[in-house]
Amino acid sequence: MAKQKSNAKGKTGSSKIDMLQTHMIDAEGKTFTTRQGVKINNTNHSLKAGVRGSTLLEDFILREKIQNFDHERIPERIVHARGSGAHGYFELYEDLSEYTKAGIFTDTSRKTPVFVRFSTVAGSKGSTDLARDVRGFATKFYTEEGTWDLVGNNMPVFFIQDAAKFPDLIHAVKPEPNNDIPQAASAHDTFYDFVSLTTETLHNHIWVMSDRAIPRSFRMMEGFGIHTFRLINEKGEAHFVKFHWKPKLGVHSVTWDEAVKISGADSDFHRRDLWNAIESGNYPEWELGMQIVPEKDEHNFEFDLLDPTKLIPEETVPVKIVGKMVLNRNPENFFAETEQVAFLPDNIIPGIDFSNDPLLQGRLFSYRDTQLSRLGSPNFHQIPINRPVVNTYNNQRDAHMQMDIPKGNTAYFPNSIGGGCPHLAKIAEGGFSSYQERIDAKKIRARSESFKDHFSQPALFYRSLANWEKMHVANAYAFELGKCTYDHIKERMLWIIAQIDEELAKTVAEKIGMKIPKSIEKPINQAIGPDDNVEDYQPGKKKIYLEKSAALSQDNTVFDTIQTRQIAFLLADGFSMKDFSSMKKALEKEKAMVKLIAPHGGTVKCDEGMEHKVDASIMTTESVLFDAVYIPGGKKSVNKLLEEAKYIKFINEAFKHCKAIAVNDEGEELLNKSFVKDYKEDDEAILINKKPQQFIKTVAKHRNWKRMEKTKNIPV
Ligand code: HDD
Repeated sequence: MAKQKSNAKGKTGSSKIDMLQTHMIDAEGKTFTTRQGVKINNTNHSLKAGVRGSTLLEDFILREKIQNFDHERIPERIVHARGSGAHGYFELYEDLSEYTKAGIFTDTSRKTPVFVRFSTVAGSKGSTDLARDVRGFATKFYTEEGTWDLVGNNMPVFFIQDAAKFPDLIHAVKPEPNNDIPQAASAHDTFYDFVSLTTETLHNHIWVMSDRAIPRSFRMMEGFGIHTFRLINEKGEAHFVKFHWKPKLGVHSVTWDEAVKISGADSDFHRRDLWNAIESGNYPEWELGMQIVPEKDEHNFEFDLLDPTKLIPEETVPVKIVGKMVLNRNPENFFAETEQVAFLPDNIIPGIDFSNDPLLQGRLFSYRDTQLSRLGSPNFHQIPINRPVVNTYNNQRDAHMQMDIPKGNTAYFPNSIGGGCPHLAKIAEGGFSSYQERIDAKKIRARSESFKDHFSQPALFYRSLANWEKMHVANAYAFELGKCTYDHIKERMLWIIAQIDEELAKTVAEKIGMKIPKSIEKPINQAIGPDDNVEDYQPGKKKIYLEKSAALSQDNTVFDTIQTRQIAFLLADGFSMKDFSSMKKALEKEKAMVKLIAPHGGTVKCDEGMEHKVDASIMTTESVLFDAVYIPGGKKSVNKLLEEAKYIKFINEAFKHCKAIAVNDEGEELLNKSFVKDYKEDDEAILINKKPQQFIKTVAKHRNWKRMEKTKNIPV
């Protein structure tokens, strides 16, 4: 067993990385051995009876090699199969002991190690990053009081209100069981059948129709714990809490057309982006926020705090920023760390507790259970990435792959032979105790009345969006329903969308060539038993308790940085060194990534005769992989680019996707060959012979959405 270290910070500054390093194997300079440590001199030929004879059963080298290979795969996660992880740390800004006794939230001197895994939900392990989907945002905090997992998503609400419906939801959204189509996509009959019959899904669903479902980067997504949890202080007092992650780079997305094309051009787009950002020292950062609600206010909301399909608007309860998380280290090995990491919402520490949210309660069972089929043994907590940074002592024993060697002859409690050890912790000395909530209730299989409002919050979300975001939502509904084959499902969806917003439903109906029905056949919401009254389960009418919530729109996010933005420089031999170097210097000072795209690989020569390394030839890359485009002057260079049709396609796509484009001098000739020609005069993100600083400001705005209306008919 590798020695477990406590929180003494060793060489790496992280107790978790120190621990992982004791498990790492580095073959540099070493001799090949079998798994038993026997040195071998051949791994290419099996042992045969003569060079042309049959292979001998005694060949232990061959059998060991092939047997390991045969068993390399483990089942992928039933949901969130495709993911990317990174190590980092969490730091607290201020002592929160008024609310919680958790050391991670009271000790500002700590740097708590974390491992974060981002994921898509529906696609399998090898699917594309840019599917329209929710993104998982799961954080494992290796605290000094044990491991705490915050297993959230990039959207603040969930599809269903009770864990009992989770298998139905996932069966509906995953590929259809007869033909396994479609992969990593929600646009199909079974999903819309379920959604339209289960109106509690609508709030999360409209978030999925928005740009939140196609992020520009994992580093540009918010994260949410979704459920209401509890914070418990030393006195045993409780506050309700919702957790938020706010990205330092703001919340940004790509357009649907880009998402579709990125899936072809680089299906690892998000994975690569996270990896490269960390490798280049541009460590992604999020601030942790809390919405804290005193227990006495539990029933003072228009919705139920236990209902995971509802958010608390930030205007109602502001988000208190309490600390920051930095991801500063890529895993050494994808399988050992990112694949084997096991997140469990029931990994909780003293000072944090659950609420009665029925979705959360079901999750407390499911995650522990699923690790058994994925990782094969209840000892999965001993896998290095899952080990807490504190030593563990209890009477759990044995099972597959026991890595520890517990000493002594007692594995029961109480005992006197083993000196009563391990002895129990007093609560005052850090022992966990569940919050003593008073309960006086009947056992009942039903849904609370207070969970019946399914339309108010999707409507609040839609009302809060900017016009460009609303257009994207309408297009997404039209695309998704356009892929459904049953008219009755589409009609039911149109009726339901109309309950959220009449205008939105009209736009979608027009786009899919159907009419909004006046009414639909009951029952919707089949989450009822045969003894229930169908009418009791119909959702209530939409209420407006808040006109808009600014925090819900990406129009109000951070627009002051171009850090890590990918800028394509289109150039060929003879480009102007003066233009090139002043633009490159200015962009790199702001930590943007400049990439040279030339007609060929290798190097290109500037007009001052210097060679510059090409990052990609135009043949191997695509416009959708970049955030902005720059074309330096230089007649020879521009003439060469004019010969390649793909440069014009590159510019047209960047223009259609509302990106900033800057050119110097002759570079304008390329614009004149593209669709930009007719629009360049009054477009604030087309910069002709402007200073680099202006380009930087424009790129920081992410996109010029005002262009959207003008460019929608451009055939790109
Ligand atoms: Fe879940 C994985 C997030 C409801 C059952 N879930 C999983 C992961 C994330 C979430 C981010 C991937 C963790 C990783 O990277 O390894 N899930 C959520 C959120 C939910 C939610 C935010 C609602 C608020 N999940 C949910 C319910 C159930 C599950 C109601 C079952 C009753 N989820 C699972 C699972 C997974 C999982 C089947 C698959 C792999 C795993 O757990 O470790 O148990």
